[in-house]
Amino acid sequence: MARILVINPNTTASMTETIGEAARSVAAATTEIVATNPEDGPVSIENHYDEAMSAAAMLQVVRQGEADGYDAFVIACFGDPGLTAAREVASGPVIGIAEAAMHAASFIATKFSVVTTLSRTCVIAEHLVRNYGMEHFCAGIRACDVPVLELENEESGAYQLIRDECLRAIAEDGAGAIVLGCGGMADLTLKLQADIGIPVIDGVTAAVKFAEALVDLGLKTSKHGDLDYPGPKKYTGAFSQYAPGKN
Ligand code: 5HY
Repeated sequence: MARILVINPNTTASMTETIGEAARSVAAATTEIVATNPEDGPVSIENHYDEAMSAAAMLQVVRQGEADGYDAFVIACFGDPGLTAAREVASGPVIGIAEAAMHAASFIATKFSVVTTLSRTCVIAEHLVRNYGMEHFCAGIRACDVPVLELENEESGAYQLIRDECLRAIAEDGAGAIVLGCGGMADLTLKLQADIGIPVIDGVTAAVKFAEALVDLGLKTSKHGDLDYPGPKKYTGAFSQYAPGKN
């Protein structure tokens, strides 16, 4: 029995709903999935500033989840914001959806392409590809230039734009698999896969299965070295409530 807290770091509850449904669609019968988002922060994460500001609020959700005894955590934003810091405050595994999707893709294809939302976020994916040692698997990082919240708007034509970018990734990058570059795309995976005919991976479902596997293996985040809990420290002003060592 694993209890997994799936955190959408933006504050749009409808997107958290979509992410929660995708997570539950693949979770084992014995796994409890709770999907949530911070109250405070950006309604969508589409640049470095949004990422930085969302991370602080997301970390407080992880700390509360740790106090509530969750076995594992999923950070359901493709930038994996605050992932390493979250591993400091959690005892159980913490999985970022970008990290999970890229690793899953590397198990089933020698080349994958990422299809994300806005062009300006491609560099964030590039940095993660390098951080995760995925350079020789990643054949391309592409944007469909659909704002994150437009993914939920049927009239936006988002699905068609994403599908066309996937087909270009196959034709031009030689991609053998597609990694979806946004938590808000988790409900498109199976339809896209049927449409384009190659494996399509969304990080939410991949992360849930990796989290379950690590919990089943009895593996927890190492507290030896840099991922040990942050020691107590005074924080000032509005951030005094976030001071480490308070919970
Ligand atoms: C995400 N933003 O997964 C990222 C996607 C992106 O609010 N959820 C967001 O475009 O970087």
